[in-house]
Amino acid sequence: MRTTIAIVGAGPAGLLLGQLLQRAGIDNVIVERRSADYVLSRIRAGVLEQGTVDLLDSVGASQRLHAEGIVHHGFELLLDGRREHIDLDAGGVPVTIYGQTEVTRDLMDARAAQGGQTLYEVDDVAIGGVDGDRPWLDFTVDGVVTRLDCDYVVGCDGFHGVSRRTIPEGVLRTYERVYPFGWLGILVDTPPVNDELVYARHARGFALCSMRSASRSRYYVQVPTEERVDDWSDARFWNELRARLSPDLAERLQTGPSLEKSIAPLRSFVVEPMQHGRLFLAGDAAHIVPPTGAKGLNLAMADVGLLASLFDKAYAGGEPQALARYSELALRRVWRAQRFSWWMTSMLHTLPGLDAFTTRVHGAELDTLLASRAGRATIAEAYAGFPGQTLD
Ligand code: RFL
Ligand code: PHB
Repeated sequence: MRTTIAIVGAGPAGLLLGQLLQRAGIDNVIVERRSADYVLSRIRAGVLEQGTVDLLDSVGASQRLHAEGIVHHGFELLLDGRREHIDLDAGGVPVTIYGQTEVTRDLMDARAAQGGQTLYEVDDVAIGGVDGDRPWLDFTVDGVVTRLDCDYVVGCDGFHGVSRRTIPEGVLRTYERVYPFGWLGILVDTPPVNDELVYARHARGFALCSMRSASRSRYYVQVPTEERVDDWSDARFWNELRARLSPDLAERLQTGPSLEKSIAPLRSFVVEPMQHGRLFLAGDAAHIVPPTGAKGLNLAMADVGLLASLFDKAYAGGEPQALARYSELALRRVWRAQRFSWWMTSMLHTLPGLDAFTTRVHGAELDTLLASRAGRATIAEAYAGFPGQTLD
């Protein structure tokens, strides 16, 4: 088999890249380890920046998003019981609440409608030849060992994928912070407790009230990393969440049986550079942010938006050298998002062992920003998303 761009991973980054390339007339094939149903069963992000919505608009995969997504012009910080509203319009743009699962489904449908090729349930993907000018993918599909020759490989295969590990030792620099806690999340068919998202800082630990629709909510509480989901009955979860909310919100909270319950570890991670020879890394394959800033999915989409425009320059514009700048351009945005995600995480979570003085200083840091119009706008701008990086 032969294609122009071989994409590893059919998560949101791989699928969006496939659609952007189709639109630019650049042939591509996606190989995915899991089944389409499995990919659609993963409950993850819920907040889309305007830049992500614009990219989905550009590939014609946003009809349902505009019909069913909920536009939010702000969010709340709940600081030890005190409610503070952050106005996103102060930072310029709103965000859209629409589940990652739905984004993935819409991109899958758009790809199917265009006849784009995605191979699911592919095993043993191996990447070769990226140091030369004729790279390839080897994999097994339906028991048959197959080679896919291509011009370039893009690794959109997430944090545990094969692409990053293909790059020889010594080429990549890794920057990492692992937090000693995770998020226990549940999905439930009850109306959200509040019209906007609520990020709560509390002595018992962080909590987040989010949503997927007017009748479906997503709630999270901070738990120690070693905690087990089986030890958390629904009743225990609701009690803990209520304890971290203000009395008015706790009273309004509507509980119900969980549809899904899982624990996600929190990590900050970046590799530099995000490319090696003819292999490019995009999305979670290259970087992870803790979810507190709602940036992971948005960064993944911004990476492939940039990469697709560079491929277009290379093929339609006859400037293949433009691709050499991918990593440098992408990393500027990545580090700004890392900073914000780390900051939100540090300010809002209880860090085991953190001294009382630093805990007080964090409270004062939040108060300082919230007392200032410029401070509030800084938070709003970062949450709503940074402008994309372009060559110009
Ligand atoms: P994905 O979604 O992990 O997709 C990678 C795909 O690659 C496949 N794969 C392979 N395929 C072939 N061969 C191999 N060897 C392969 N290895 C892996 C996998 O099966 C998979 O289908 O990465 P991608 O596309 O880069 O997308 C990144 C996002 O999924 C991620 O950043 C977000 O979900 C993070 N995130 C959030 N981001 C936001 O922007 N806003 C949010 O509100 C938000 N909330 C969250 C989140 C992540 C969470 N968890 C569970 C970590 C909330 C949570 C709880
Ligand atoms: C979610 O709805 O899953 C969600 C929302 C905001 C975040 C993280 C996760 O910051």
